Amino acid sequence: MRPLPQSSPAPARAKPQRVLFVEVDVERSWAVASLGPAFIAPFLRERGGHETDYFRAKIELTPAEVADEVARRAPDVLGLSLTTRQWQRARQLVAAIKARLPELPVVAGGLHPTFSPEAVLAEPGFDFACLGEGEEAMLELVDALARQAPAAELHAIRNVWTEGGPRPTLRPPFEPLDELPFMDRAFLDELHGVVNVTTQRGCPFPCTYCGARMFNELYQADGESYGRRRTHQSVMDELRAIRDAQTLAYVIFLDDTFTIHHPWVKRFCEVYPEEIGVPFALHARVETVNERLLELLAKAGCAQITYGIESGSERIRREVMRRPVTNDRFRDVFRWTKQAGIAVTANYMLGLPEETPEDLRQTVELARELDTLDFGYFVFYPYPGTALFKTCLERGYLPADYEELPAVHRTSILNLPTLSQADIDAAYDELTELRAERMAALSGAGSAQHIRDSAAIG
Ligand code: B12
Ligand code: SF4
Repeated sequence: MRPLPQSSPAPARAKPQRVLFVEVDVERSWAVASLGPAFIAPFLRERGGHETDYFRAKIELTPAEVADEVARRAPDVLGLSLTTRQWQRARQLVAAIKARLPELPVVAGGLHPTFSPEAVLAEPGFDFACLGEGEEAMLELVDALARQAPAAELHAIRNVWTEGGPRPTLRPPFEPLDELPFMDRAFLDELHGVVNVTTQRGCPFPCTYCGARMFNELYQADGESYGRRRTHQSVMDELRAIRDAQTLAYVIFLDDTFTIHHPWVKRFCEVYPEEIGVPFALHARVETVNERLLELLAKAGCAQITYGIESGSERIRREVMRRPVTNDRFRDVFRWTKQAGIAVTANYMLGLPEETPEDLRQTVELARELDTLDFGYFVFYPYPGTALFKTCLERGYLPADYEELPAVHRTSILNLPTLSQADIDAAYDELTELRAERMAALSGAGSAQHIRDSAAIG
């Protein structure tokens, strides 16, 4: 970035900025792109009159090719939304982009810059880290860059940490959520009319491994509550707008826990089938549903629910994850969900601190017993900011060079006294085989082989 002026320039009409968001792919994936830019871009356009652009840095593109494309699009500001997993590749891409465009301001936001801002700003090429919510902060920053505001003014922008400046204070979470523009679908790469929607921000649970949870703690430290939900009217308006503009075949509610506030969910079950009516999927915790609610959701069109199980060991859930729920609760809820006619999928984790081979065995056994339509399984990675990250750091489980290692979910980066990589591999392979068997039964040997092949890549 060009050196910041130290005093205010003569007042000039700020020129609208062209803000390019680059999606940093880390695998060959059909997955939806980051939602953050899809929220921020329309906010910049509507409230600030800026131009926005989007480009997906697919995994097969080299850093030089990505830099060429960025240069071709000639942005005034570059925005990146980063999870920890995307961080390593983002560093390489930004190095190549800055080699081509040394004066281009680079702003990183999302989970990783929020909880590792020092590391992000220490990396050459990253000029600004956005902590927490980005809509208003990015608008203020882009406006300030447009006026070539002096350094002191940039340092005063809440949520935005400028390289070389002090840690910023946070503005309160945006309220009401209904006043945010709907996400820009052109930033999401959705296929076949399957759309991703959020109705809330924040999750009230204290899971020790979860990055999402950390947003609550970040804002709570400032006395603010991060949890908010949109009105039904706003959610239905968004879905109607999508249906008017494109095919609407299936809705995935990406909220962390869709089922936390029952009066809201019950009202949703009344209005959704009348106004929208296409099948939908959601994420829930077993503690937040009951038989009656599942029946209502099924009648409203809920086709699939993903539950986090994480471990088959009640001890690990209670003592390590702060999830004191019993295996019987999973058995009951999965039975009710299936009886209601809703497909169940589940997620598991392997390789947590204090986990033993016996705990892993219990996870594999529970996965076998619960017999879900499909399930995901991930080797635990300690995300910065989480309680388990601190545990791993304090106990010396993290290798010294952990910041240089890729954040993947196939092998553990930890040195755990209770588990070896071979123990984790064995459980991982058993889950792969179980999943392949399920897929072979459902859709043939071809899909089973695909599961084995992709599990080998991780
Ligand atoms: C939807 C979702 C996905 C989607 C989309 C991912 C995405 N990056 O948006 C999909 C399905 C693709 C996905 C995949 C994965 N996900 Co995911 N996912 C989520 C989920 C449930 C919601 C995220 C979301 O969109 N929230 C709504 C938006 C509006 O919030 P937001 O992203 O935080 O954005 C706001 C601010 O952060 C900021 N901001 C964001 N980007 C930017 C950019 C700029 C320039 C600025 C200024 C500001 C800014 O402003 C935004 C608006 O206020 C979160 C949980 C959570 N609540 O965060 C997990 C979460 C982000 N996922 C996580 C993980 C681990 C994964 C996977 C690795 C899972 C896996 N094992 O395969 C993959 C890898 C994804 C990747 N590319 O790295 C972790 C990340 C932890 C971490 N520290 O990295 C989370 C936190 C879940 C958890 N329980 O820990 N995920
Ligand atoms: S319930 Fe889900 S989103 Fe909420 S803290 Fe636990 S893992 Fe995170």
